[in-house]
Amino acid sequence: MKYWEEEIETISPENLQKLQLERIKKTITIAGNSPFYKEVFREHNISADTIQSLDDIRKLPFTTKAQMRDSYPFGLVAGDLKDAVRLHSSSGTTGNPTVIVHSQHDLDSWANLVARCLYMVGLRSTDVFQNSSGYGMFTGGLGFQYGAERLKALTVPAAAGNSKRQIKFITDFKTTALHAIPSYAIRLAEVFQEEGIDPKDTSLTTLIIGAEPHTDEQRKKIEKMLNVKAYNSFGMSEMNGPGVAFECTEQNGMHFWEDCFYVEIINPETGNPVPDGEIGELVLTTLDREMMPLIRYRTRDLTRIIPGKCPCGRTHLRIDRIKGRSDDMFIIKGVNIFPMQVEKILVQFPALGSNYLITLTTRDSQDEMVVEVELSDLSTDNYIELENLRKDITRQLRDEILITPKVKLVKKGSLPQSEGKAVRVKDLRNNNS
Ligand code: DLL
Repeated sequence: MKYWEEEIETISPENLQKLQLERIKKTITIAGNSPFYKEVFREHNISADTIQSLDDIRKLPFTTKAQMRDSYPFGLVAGDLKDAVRLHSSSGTTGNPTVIVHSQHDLDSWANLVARCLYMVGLRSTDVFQNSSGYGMFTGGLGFQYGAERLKALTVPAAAGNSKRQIKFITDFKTTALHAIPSYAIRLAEVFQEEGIDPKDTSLTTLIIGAEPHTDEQRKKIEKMLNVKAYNSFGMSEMNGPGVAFECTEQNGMHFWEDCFYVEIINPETGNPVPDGEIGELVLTTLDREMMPLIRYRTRDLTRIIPGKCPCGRTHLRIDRIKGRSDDMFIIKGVNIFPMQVEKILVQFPALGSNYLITLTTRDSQDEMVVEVELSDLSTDNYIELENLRKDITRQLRDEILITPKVKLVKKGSLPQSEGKAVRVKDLRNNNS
């Protein structure tokens, strides 16, 4: 069998539209029970009847991450919390995190989508699937776990880090498929080399990479280093996590599961749709979520729809790899970070000035984050005091953004002063296209 769910994966455009229309109406009805959407719908005079055709979705306002934070923690929950069985939150966000609450139905639907993705790239119940994602709030852990179990593969929930142990598991358990974020896949390939083990001598054939931007060149490099086929996997906590869009074996764009998500690509400035094939911001509506539906969610991810049919036979649209963001968020080591988070910490130190620069580089194939910050007039020139200050800033930044940056204190006036909008982030990483 070529498909996990042939009927839905190869659905005709007419039937897909019918299904989407039905599900959008249902989603609106459910969403209207949440305090947040109740108010929004009242304000804009919206009900399920507002939607007579798919184009009518444009009559609905967008939902933003800021609104989700303002409604923290349960303002967007539409179902009864007694039916809620799991909560996830997005990684590294400023202030209140964005929280997603799931019912058992939602988790089942999510696991099925992940199973669909894995089946699409050839995984079967005979495979051994190892997951090197962090388990916990990050959805790459449990998301793939339940999907791979649904597929009845033998799962190895290795979790993040400890590369030697990962390699031991791969060798001993005869892992055939591995999930890793791209930067970690490269690190693992290096440790293989250090350990004198040739990945060709293992059972590994399939790699699933996602959760952070990477280029096709980087993918090819990883494929060569690990002797695998690597498939791009896209998702976000707000839309469950992984299992939203995934490459098929054609490796030419990621199929978006349109029975569960309604996709729009808009011009981020005007909010109007862009023609198919043009780059814009991805806007998503959940179509099969009961506990906490999201309507026209502004993902801030920039991509385009790849026009035309896919030779694999699946009719669900394909998106191109993510081209960037329409906000200033960046992702390092799988963690999403906004410059404001760094700024928030720096302003608390009177010995610091207001000018700072975050530089992202690649060192020994690993992403590195350097925070240069100017000292203020109030600062001392006592070396020991400065070193203590540096350590203190590093610690506080680590607590806020969950990774440890390299902090450099520099003389006042030594960082470039920009004329218009301050440039806070310089991304010099190899993978940054
Ligand atoms: O990264 C969910 C995930 C887990 C996806 C495992 C794939 C695999 P968040 O932490 O909420 O969720 O981050 C979501 O990461 O809006 C994109 O900016 C970025 N992103 C996710 N997948 C890709 C990808 C998970 N394949 C944010 N390519 C999204 C580029 C990606 N960027």
